[in-house]
Amino acid sequence: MRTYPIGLMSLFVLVFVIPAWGQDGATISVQQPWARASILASRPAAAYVTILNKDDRPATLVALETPVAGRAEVHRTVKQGDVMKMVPAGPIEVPAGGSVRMEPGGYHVMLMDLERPIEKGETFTLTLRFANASPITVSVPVFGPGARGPEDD
Ligand SMILES: [Cu+2]
Repeated sequence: MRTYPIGLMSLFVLVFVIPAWGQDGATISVQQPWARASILASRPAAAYVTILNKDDRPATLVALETPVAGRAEVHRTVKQGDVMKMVPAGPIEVPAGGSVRMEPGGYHVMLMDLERPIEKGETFTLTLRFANASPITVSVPVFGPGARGPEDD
């Protein structure tokens, strides 16, 4: 008889917590996507997004896809001596209840093997794939080659 209230509590947890887990990716959002125009099709271009994770578990960005580039991966900018270098960042963990903001000089999506130059004024789609959530596709506006942020055209 003493275990009865605990049994009720378990039922409560099952009914109210499991459905929240089932909504895979609903708590992850991708905001303020933007890209810089590429100088030449032979040079990589950069895109930036902010990933917001309202879940109570971390989310891990593992892959990116876009029709405009043969390859898209997250890079980070590191300083080696006096030289700024870009290196593949690998999977990006977005902390529970936190965010990862990409910006010039930091994390960015490097678009490589471009089909053609990416021009100011156009938009393209970018799909972000997560290890533990549904993929998210966003529409990315392209600003000038010197833009510093999504409001700076
Ligand atoms: Cu890069």
